[in-house]
Amino acid sequence: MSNRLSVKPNDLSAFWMPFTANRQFKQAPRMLVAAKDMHYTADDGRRILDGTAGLWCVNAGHCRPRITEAIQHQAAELDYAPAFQMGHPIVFEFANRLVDMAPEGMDHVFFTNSGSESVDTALKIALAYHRAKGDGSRFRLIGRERGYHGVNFGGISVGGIVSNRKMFGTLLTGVDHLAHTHLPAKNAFTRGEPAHGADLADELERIVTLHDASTIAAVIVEPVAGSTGVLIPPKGYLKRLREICDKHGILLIFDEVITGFGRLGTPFAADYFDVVPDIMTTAKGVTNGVIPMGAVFVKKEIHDAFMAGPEHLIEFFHGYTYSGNPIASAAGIATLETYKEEGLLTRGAELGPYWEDALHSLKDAPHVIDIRNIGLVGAVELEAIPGQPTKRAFSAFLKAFEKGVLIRTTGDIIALSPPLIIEKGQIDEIVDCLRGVLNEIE
Ligand code: PXG
Repeated sequence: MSNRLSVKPNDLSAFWMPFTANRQFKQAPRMLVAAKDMHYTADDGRRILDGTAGLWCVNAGHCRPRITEAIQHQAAELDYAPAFQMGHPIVFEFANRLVDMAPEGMDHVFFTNSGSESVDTALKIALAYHRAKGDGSRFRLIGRERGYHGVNFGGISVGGIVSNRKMFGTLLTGVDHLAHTHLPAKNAFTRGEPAHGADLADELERIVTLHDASTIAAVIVEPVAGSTGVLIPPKGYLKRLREICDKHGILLIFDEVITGFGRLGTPFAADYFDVVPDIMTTAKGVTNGVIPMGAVFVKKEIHDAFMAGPEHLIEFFHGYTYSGNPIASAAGIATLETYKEEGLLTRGAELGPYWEDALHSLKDAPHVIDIRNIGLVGAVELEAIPGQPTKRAFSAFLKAFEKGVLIRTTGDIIALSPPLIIEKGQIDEIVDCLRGVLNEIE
């Protein structure tokens, strides 16, 4: 194969790998050299079934011709155009198409290059919006325990993952957190939305009472928390959050970096739960993961609040060199066309019941203490080895890779989020592989 790398272990030292056990990896590298549709090819020639859509992003499957061709064409036609005080048609076209499919009222899009940048952009829009309205005392941001909002300073401040926060000083000030909604004692082995825990949204009232609503700019949550192990919101929880935000003039931000673009069987989680946020962050599936890009959707009222003052002045002092990059925009348009043509944004709803039954068939497998699912995402939680948290799930990850299936683990949780083109037989393959893995690991 022409693109196969011939690597020796000591060639791997220069690259400091992200979110990776570098020393372990470099002793026994797991290298992917090609991909097509539902499969990767490893450097030893093995085909690996992708149970995680890369990192929750390759929703239409790998190396789709329409997307590849759009990138090739755009790279040859207009490779880069300045993003500030200049434009190019394709980014406007892409923005229009995104807005067309967004939940009602989300009429504007701000482009970034990643989920982390989308989150920090959204937080800045929220703060600046209140200030533009003359309500600058609203400076507080409320996140949630176990929330993942990327790795930039805003995102880790509102995020709730201890290891992502503890090394990095004081973070943003003026941040508070809601409790997470994971209640295994009451909700274990729930299919879809759990019955217990909607009242946890009332914590927001407690936080409002403590700080006063006049100091709070926004609440940010993942509708379904992905990175911390697929935490599905209790029935009614998000509606309740929406009501409390409305009552107190607080903006609600949904971080849809994972849930956006069909993961739950609807275009966005906002559609699934019938709750429209004020700002919605996306990335990953916006370009099928192929080219880095993020998009922040904003309600008209918020956007319009910035459009005041002399017209020759910049309205929002924020943006990136690559905001709305032509090649990313072309990839994005081709991605949306692929999703539409193949009905991928609702495929999770069709396949959801099969996926659910298949995953829950692992209930009696060794070590399993919970299984949860929604749309085409799921988690199998394992009992931790006493005194050695994460070790069992990591062994499962290694063993599954050996057996030809890519899964993702976080803590002692196996997370699954396959490309939305997955077939029933491939769902069986993932589940059969996991059953074998769970029987074999300690
Ligand atoms: N918000 C959410 C909800 C995310 O899931 C980000 C923001 C940040 O996106 P970027 O593009 O900056 O990485 C994410 C990213 C995993 C995993 O397996 C999850 C993410 C990224 C990598 C791995 O848990 N989520």
